[in-house]
Amino acid sequence: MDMERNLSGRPSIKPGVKPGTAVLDAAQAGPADSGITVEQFKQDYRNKVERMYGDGLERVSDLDKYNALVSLVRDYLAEPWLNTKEKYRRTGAKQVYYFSIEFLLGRLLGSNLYNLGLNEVCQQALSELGLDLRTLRQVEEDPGLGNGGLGRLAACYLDSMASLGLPGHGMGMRYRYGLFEQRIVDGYQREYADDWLMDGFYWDVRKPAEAVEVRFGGNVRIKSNGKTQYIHEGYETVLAVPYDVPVVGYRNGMVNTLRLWSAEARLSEVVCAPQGGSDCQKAVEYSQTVEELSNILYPDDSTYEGKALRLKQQYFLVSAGLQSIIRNYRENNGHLREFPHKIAIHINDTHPVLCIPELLRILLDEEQLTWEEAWNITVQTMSYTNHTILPEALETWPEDLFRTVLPRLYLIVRDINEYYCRSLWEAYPGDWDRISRMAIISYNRIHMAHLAIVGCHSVNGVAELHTDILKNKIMKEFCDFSPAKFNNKTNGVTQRRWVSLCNPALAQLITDTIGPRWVEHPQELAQLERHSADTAFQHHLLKVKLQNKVALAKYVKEKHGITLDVNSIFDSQVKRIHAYKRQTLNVLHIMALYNRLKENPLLDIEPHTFIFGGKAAVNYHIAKNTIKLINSLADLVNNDKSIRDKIKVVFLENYNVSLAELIIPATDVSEQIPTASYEASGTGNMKFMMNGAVTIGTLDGANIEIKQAVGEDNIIVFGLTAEEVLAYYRGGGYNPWEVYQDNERLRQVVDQLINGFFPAAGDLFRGHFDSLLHQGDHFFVLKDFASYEAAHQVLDERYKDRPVWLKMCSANIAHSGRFSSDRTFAEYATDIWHIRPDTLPFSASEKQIREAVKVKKNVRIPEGYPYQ
Ligand code: F58
Repeated sequence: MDMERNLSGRPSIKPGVKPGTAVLDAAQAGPADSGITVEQFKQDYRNKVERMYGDGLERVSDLDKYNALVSLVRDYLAEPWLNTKEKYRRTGAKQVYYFSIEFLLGRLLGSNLYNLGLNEVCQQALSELGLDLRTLRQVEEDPGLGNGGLGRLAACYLDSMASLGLPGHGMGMRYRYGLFEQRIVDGYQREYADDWLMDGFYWDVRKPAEAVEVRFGGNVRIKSNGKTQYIHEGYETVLAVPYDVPVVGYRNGMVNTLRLWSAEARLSEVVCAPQGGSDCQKAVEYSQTVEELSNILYPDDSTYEGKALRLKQQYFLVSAGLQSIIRNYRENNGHLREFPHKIAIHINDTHPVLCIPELLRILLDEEQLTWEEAWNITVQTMSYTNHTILPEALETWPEDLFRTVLPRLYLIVRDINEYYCRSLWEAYPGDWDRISRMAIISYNRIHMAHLAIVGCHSVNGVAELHTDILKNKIMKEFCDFSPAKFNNKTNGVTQRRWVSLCNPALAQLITDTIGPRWVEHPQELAQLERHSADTAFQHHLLKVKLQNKVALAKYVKEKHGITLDVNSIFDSQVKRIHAYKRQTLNVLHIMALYNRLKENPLLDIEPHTFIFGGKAAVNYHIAKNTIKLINSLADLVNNDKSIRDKIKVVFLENYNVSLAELIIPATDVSEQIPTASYEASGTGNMKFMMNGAVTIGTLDGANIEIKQAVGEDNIIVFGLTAEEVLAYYRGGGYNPWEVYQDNERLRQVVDQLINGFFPAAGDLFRGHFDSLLHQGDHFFVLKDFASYEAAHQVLDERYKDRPVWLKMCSANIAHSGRFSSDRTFAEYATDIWHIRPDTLPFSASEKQIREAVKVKKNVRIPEGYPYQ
C-alpha cells in the first residue's frame, strides 16, 4: 500500500508515485498520482463521516457527506501544505503576495481532487459506496468572494502559481455575503443576499493566533525631539482574523496559501451591565458595525458612509495583509533592508494600492528607517496591474474623507505627492497643467492609479492593445516620465479548471490524440493542428460538443422549463451586463433575424440558440433594463410557433463560475463584441477558445491576440477598430441618425424598442432607444450593426460546411496554449518579481529548489522619483 500515515495518524499523500492501477481515466493522469488506493479512500471516508457526525454514511445528509469529503481532502493535503511552508522557510525563497479585493474561486472540491491526483480514486471509491462524486461536488456553494473578470483572473493565477511551483500566495477578504444572488422575476433582475457561508466553508482554517489589529480614525500628533515622530492617537481598533485556504498545485506536492481576512470586534473586552441590559446591547451593535467591514464586496459607495466603508475595507485588507507578511518575514529573515529581495507584493487593480503608504508607514514609524530607505524598499517591492481604462473605474477618494479615516496614511500620501511633484517640476519646469494632471492629490481628490504608478516599479496592462492605450493615451504622461515601468502581460486562464475539469470529455479526446503533457505544457496543444482535418478526430469533437450541449440543455429544461435544440448553434454571450460589452448589439441582431424569419418563414438559416448570462450592477439601471430586454425578446421568440423553433433565446440567471463551467463547453459561438478599445483583455474569450468555440468579435483586448494565434480564417471579426473609435471620439464625425436612415432593417429593430413590438414593455426600452439615437450612440452599436450582421452570415456559411467548421474549432483549441495563465504567470515571475518559475516536485533536491527560486541579485532600481 502506498499510503503513508503521519505522526498524528492522519492519512497523507505520498507525492511522486507513478500512476497506479487506481488511476482510471487517462486524460486525468498526470506525472504523479496521489498514491492512495480506492480501498484506502473508502476506509478513510467512512471513518471520517463516522467521526464527524457520530452516524453511519447511510444516515447522513448530502451536505454532511460533502463536508466529510472536504474534511478528508483537507487531511490529505495537510502534509504537503506543511511541507511547502517548511521548504519555503528552509530555502528562504522569495515569496510573492498577490493582493486582490476579489478572488472568484469557483467550487474547490473538484479542482483540489484533480490537482492532488485524487479525482479518479475518489470517484471510484464513492461509486463503490453507492455515491456519486458529481452530486457531492454540486452541493458546494460557489464562494462569494468575487464579482467579475479581475477576480476570476486572480483565481486562475493562484492555480498557476501553485502548479508552476512558485512561492506565491493570495491575500484577500473573507466576505460574509457574496455580491448578490441574481434571480429573474418577470424578466427583471432581482438581487437576493448571497448567503454563501450559511452552511459553513470547510476549506479554510481560522487562525485566531495570527490575528492583527487595524486602526482607523483618530488623529496624529507630531513629536519632535531631534527626529520627527508621528503618534497616532484616539483611533478605533478592528481585529483582523485570517482564514487560510490551501491552494493546491497540479500534482507537484505544492500547496500555497490564500489568506482571507475577516473583521471582528473584541467583545470580551467590553464590559456589560449586570444581567445584560443596554450596555450589552451596545456591545452587540458595536460588533455588528465592526463586522460590516468584511460583510460584502464593493459596498454601495453612493453615500459618504458607503465611501468611507469601502475605503476602510481596502485599508483593512492592506494593513492586515502587510502586518502578517512583515511578522512572518521577521521570524525568518534579517533586516527589512533585504525586504524586496525576499518579498514581492502585487497590487491587483487600484483597490489594494494603499499597500504603498501602509508599507511606508510600517518602515518609517515602526522600523524607524529613513524616508529614502523606506521609499526605495517600497517601490522595489510593489508592482501593479491595471484592468480597465473606464474612467468611472479609476478610483479617486475625497481628500477629507481620506484624512478622516486614515490620518497617518494621509500625511504619508501627501509627502509622496509633494516629493513626486517636485521631481515633476524638475523635469517640466513651469508646466503646472501637466503637474496637476499627474499629481496624486489634485482638486481635493486622491488619485489611486497615480499613487500606484508612482509607488510601484512595474505597471502592466492585460493585453497588448490595452497596454498600448495605457502607454499612449490614458497614462501617456506617466509613461513619458518613467517609460521603463510600463509593460504588458496578456491575461491567461487555467486549462486545468477550464478544460480538464469542466470538459472532461474534451480533455480525454486531447489526451488520446496528443498525450497528457498538455495539462502542464499547454503550448503542446499545438500538436492538435495536425489532426484538425482528420475525420475521426472531427467526429469525436462533434460528439464531445453534442454531449456538452445535452448537459446544458438538461439544466435549462430543469431550471427554466425551456427546451433547447441540441442540434442548433449554441451562441453565447455570458459576462457582466455593461453598455460597452454591447449585449444590445446582440439583441438587435436577433431581433433582425426574427423579423426576417417572420417575413419569410421558409428562410434557410441554421437553427440558433442564443444564450445570455450575467449580472448588472445594482444601481446600473440601463444594464438592468437590458436584462429585461433580453427576457422580453426571449418571451416573444420562444413562444412564436410560426418561426418553428429556428431561434431560441435564453437568459440563464445567476451567472457564476459553476454556470460558466456548464455553458462554455457547450458553446459553438463565442460572442466577444465590445466597442473596440473598451475591453481591457477579456478572459471568457480565452475559455471559449480552449473549448473549441469560434469567436465572433471586435478587434479589442485579447481578441486581437486570439486572431494572431488562430489566424484570420479561424475567427470572425467585424466592426470599428480601436483606432477608428478613438478617432471618432477625438474628431467627431459619427452621426447615428445617418446609419439609422440608411439601413432599413436596422431602423425597424431600433423602432421596435419603443413601438409596441414588445407588447407589455410600454416605454421601458426608451432609454436604449435614446442612447442609440438622441445621445449619440456612444458605444457605436448602430455603426457596427451592419458588419456584425455580415459577420454572422459568414459564420452561418462556415457552420453549414461541417468539416470546415470543425477544423476551425480544432484550430482554436490547438492555438489556445498561449492563453494559459501558466504562460502569463511565468512572465510575471521572470519580468516583474524576479523569481524563476519552475515546477518543484517534492523529490527536487535542495539545490534545485534554491536554483529555481533564486533571487536575481541585480534587481533594477525603478525609474521615477526620487532615486533614478
Ligand atoms: C476586467 N475588469 C476587464 N473590473 O474588464 C477585463 O477586460 C479583463 O479581462 C479582466 O478585468 C481581467 O484583467 C474587471 O473585472 C472590475 O470588475 C471592476 C471592479 C471594481 C468596480 C469596477 C469594475
